[in-house]
Amino acid sequence: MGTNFEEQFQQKIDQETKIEPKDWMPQKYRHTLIRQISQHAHSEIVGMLPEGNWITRAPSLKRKSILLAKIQDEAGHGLYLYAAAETLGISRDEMYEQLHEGKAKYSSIFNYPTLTWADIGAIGWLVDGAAIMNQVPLCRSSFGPYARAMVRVCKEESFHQRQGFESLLVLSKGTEEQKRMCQDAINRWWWPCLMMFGPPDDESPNTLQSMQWKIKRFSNDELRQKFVNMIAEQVKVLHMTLPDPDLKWNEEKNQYDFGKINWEEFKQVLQGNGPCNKERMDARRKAWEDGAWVREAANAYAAKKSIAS
Ligand code: FAQ
Repeated sequence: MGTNFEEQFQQKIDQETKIEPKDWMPQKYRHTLIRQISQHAHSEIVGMLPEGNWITRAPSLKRKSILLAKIQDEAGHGLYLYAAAETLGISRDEMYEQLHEGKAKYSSIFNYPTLTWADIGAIGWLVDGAAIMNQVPLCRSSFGPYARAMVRVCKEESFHQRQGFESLLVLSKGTEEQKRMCQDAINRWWWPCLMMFGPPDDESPNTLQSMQWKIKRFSNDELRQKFVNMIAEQVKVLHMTLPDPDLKWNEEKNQYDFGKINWEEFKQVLQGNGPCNKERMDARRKAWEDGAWVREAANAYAAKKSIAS
């Protein structure tokens, strides 16, 4: 397609007109969206696993119901997002295949283990908190189906964050052991949560173009900074601390300074060497294989119906 189409396309974006699936779009825009939306969908589905680990061990019926509802919400998010990606011309089976073959990524955060009950609270507060910070601007993403899917996702994520915070608040007022458990979970989840926002801006190959196309509205570092500013205040309510000796309010910049992120650890997790990468991928591949008979039965039924009609 000639530059004329591209100019018109960029003009539409600049005027805040949503791009819809049947509109003309540059191939690279389509591919960027398929990459981001499918990886987002995979993250929601793989993200069910660390929390699923605690359903049978939730400390009360109330906590169990909340946890079940939250995990089901994550499944729903995955489904809206797969459906949004399908409008760009990729099938759900292709997306699954890319995940199972290790060609498509999912969020680094879900390669960490949930060792104690407090981890479930920390995931709600910190992981869902980071997710909201990143996803609220995606409600204004230039691609219509993605933006619309994100509206409901964000409403649900906001309940997830509150339930996580409330669960930690209860622990933080409990016995010495519960307090220790709460602090330990915060210590282990804090740095991996900062990595969720992606590499620093000067090492993020996709940010510039994605911002020009208004797929992303803020850079990785901008969102990470907003998250630090928010959590550094909320942690005070819990009377807990963040595991960063360099965390300090900077009067001049009107923001919190924080310590160096271990980007080597991030790279290792992305390369498949995180604490739970293998376990997560094995679980997803097994679910796919165990579901083969359902897919076969559904196909056989569809074929029979099409002959009958
Ligand atoms: N993990 O150039 P950039 C949730 C990859 S929330 C793994 O900066 P981009 C809710 C990136 O894909 C979590 N890979 O890339 C929940 C790219 O690789 P590629 C999911 C990462 O796309 C809560 C390369 O590094 N949220 O699930 C990560 O412009 C609790 C270079 O990076 C979303 O997906 C990472 N953390 O910016 C569920 C939000 N960061 O693809 C259950 C939508 C970067 O070229 C329980 N996504 N990479 O091979 C986004 O906003 C963006 O894609 C970013 C990355 C910000 C994640």
